[in-house]
Amino acid sequence: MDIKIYPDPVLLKNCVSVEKVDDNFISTVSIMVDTMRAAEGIGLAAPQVGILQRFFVCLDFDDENKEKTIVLINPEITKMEGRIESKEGCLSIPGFYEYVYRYEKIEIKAYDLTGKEVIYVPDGIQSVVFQHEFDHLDGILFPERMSQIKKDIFMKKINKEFK
Ligand code: QAP
Ligand code: CO
Repeated sequence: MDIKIYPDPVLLKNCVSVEKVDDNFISTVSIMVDTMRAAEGIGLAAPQVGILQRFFVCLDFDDENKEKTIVLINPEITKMEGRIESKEGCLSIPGFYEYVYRYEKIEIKAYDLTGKEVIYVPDGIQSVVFQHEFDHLDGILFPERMSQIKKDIFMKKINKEFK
């Protein structure tokens, strides 16, 4: 799979819910996981590979070997609290990193690959990766989570790099 790079318009679209988890979907997810790992990413959302559906894959930070992957389908953030600054990058904006604001803790409800409802209450890096990938499903890229001043400077830099 090809990772779409800013300013590809697919990155700014809203995604629709996943309707059914069939064999075809499961193999798509598996290729996305391989694509994320090949790019040395920690998270990858479906629109980043041109699929306008509400799911993403990311590393499981509870697994110290980083061998496990989490797949969240039709996620919803059901609780959020606190605020932290998180230094982020994005596979769709390669080479650029900046601090953004995120919730410190969230509760996120979703479905897994077996169709079972799952609820995570992550903190730290797992919480910010979930929030970053969740934003992609609404066409939101991480500069949207910067202060306006920082965002203006950052957008000038990336618009110069990716035109
Ligand atoms: C989102 O991003 C994230 O620029 C996942 O040259 C990142 O996996 C959430 C990457 C940080 C929270 C904190 C970026 C790889 C990977 C690059 C990624 C690059 C190579 C980004
Ligand atoms: Co991203």
